[in-house]
Amino acid sequence: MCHSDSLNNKLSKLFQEHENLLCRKNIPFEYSNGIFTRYKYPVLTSAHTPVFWRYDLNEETNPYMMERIGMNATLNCGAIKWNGKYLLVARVEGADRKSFFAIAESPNGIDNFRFWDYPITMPDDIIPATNIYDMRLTAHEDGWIYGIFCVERFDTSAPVGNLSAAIATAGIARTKDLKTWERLPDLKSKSQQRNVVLHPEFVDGKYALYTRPQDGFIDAGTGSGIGWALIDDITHAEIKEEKIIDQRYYHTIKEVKNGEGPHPIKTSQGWLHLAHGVRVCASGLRYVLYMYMTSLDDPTQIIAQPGGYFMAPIGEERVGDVSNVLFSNGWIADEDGTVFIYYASSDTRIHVATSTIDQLVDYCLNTPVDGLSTSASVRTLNKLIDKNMDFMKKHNIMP
Ligand code: M1P
Repeated sequence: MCHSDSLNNKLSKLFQEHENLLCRKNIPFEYSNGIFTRYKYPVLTSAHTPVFWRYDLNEETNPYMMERIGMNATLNCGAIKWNGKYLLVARVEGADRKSFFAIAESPNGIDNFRFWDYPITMPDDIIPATNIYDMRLTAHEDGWIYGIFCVERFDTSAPVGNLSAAIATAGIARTKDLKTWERLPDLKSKSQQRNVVLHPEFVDGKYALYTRPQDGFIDAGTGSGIGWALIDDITHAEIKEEKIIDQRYYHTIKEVKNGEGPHPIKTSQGWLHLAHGVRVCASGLRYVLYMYMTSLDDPTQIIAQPGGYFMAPIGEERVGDVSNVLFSNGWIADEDGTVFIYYASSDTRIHVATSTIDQLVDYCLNTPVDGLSTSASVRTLNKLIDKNMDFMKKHNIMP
């Protein structure tokens, strides 16, 4: 049966508007702090999800051409370069609050991201979960691409009436083509776990995981930072020993919680890490991104720890479903040294920022560490001012 003219108009308008959004060119912001460059438009929003995910296109079953399945947000994505394309495994959250994974690909990493036709159907046969999210992708030297993600289930030991109690564990799946996924048993751990990330290389012949032990579903509690654990068998992954490698500290950007972002990038000077740190304030939790570096010889040893945040929410990034949050679990290092940092703002949309390996290493090695007190910060500041005063005198520079 033919569609009516008005329906044809509505449909073509929907498709056209969607196409315009997908094809919009992204623009770098002129202002940069020399460390990274932000871009004007988010690379993925809920409006980027295909029209045919949200609408029933048949006039007979959808005479008002209403959205039938609402998409609420796109956030916290894993990232990988694949066959020359920049791929994001986005966490897409429906209006029903359930998250799922879907792949969007771009030819250049900064715009033109387009979702594949179908989301990932993650096998759920081992222990069914209520919600899954925040996948970290690792192309491991064993030849598989692993996706490690948070698996959330209701805590059946919760007192009657408490419907918010949940348990977080790390789900593990692997693939060779990003289409078909083999689900492995969840990570066995004494504590709850979120933000678990697979290191790309074997260490002492074992798989290595960055972990984030936590006492409760939300609270890190006695979990004192980002951990590290060696795993004998990834097909039955179990944490036997866990060592904290990046600790939380009082009155820092990671006082309340922290968590590894994507897997670290290997550079000639060490492993480059991106992570998130959380502090609490009157308006709630504030999530920022920070960086650190670890040694190539011993990836559990920190060799650089720039103080403070690397990126914090600004402008529209500050507002969303969970405001005042930046979170990143995906970045891509290109062959020419460009780094594409994919980060979500306020659990609502995904952005890109670009930098280079050289700039990020320089940032890590030359940004002063956090001295953990006001007097230490002022001493550090005075040192730079003294140095610059000498420099300006010597070169006859007037500020
Ligand atoms: O809402 C902010 C973030 O909260 C959690 O992160 P973390 O485990 O570090 O507290 C996650 O639910 C994450 O998805 C979310 O963006």
